[in-house]
Amino acid sequence: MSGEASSAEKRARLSGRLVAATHNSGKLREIRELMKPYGVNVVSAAELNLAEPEETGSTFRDNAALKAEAAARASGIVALADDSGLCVEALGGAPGIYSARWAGGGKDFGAAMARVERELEALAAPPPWRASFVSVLALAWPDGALETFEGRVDGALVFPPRGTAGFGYDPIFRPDGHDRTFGEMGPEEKHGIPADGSLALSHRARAFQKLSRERL
Ligand code: ITT
Repeated sequence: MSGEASSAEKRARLSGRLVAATHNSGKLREIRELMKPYGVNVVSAAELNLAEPEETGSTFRDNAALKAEAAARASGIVALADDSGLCVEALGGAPGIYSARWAGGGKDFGAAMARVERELEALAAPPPWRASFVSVLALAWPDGALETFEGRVDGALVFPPRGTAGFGYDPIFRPDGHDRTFGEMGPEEKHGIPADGSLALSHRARAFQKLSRERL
């Protein structure tokens, strides 16, 4: 065995404090749940009074990176950001990186889900309405290093929305292999992390599995 560690091995595993670079309370809750087994102290962007950067990127990865880097710079500690969204096949991948923006300034996801339904109707797109949720997690280290991890889950949309659990577009997304929407699942079921290390269920938990293998 070589005594020389690779640069990936040299980078520290996460411990101590981490700032969750999100202003979305649903995401913050999920990040805390996912981190819970690892004893990392997750502080929120709000607790540190961090500003919300403008999402000027054109990909999930770009936006995750810019949010994490801004928070790491402002706080001086390692930052974890998530950029995510719902991509609807018949809508050419929309709302995608604009998923939060479709809910408007009032963050009205009832209206955002109704817009998805309206746009499918306008195209007379027949069911099943294939869609996926994507999450890119970005870890920005105070020394400027950046790592990203992507997760995706495929499924179909259902109307009317079902369930009140979760957040955002959860009530209209039914993951493949399941009868219920994310809005009808509790957090454990939505994350769906099997004890044997096989693939988790949600996009965020799938991205987190990749991160945890290297950094936790
Ligand atoms: P931050 O940038 O502060 O993290 P945001 O809500 O603006 O918060 P995004 O730009 O990444 O975050 O928007 C992603 C949107 O996609 C989010 O607001 C949700 O509506 C939706 N979304 C992402 N993951 C989801 C999930 O697990 N369940 C339901 N909706 C989800």
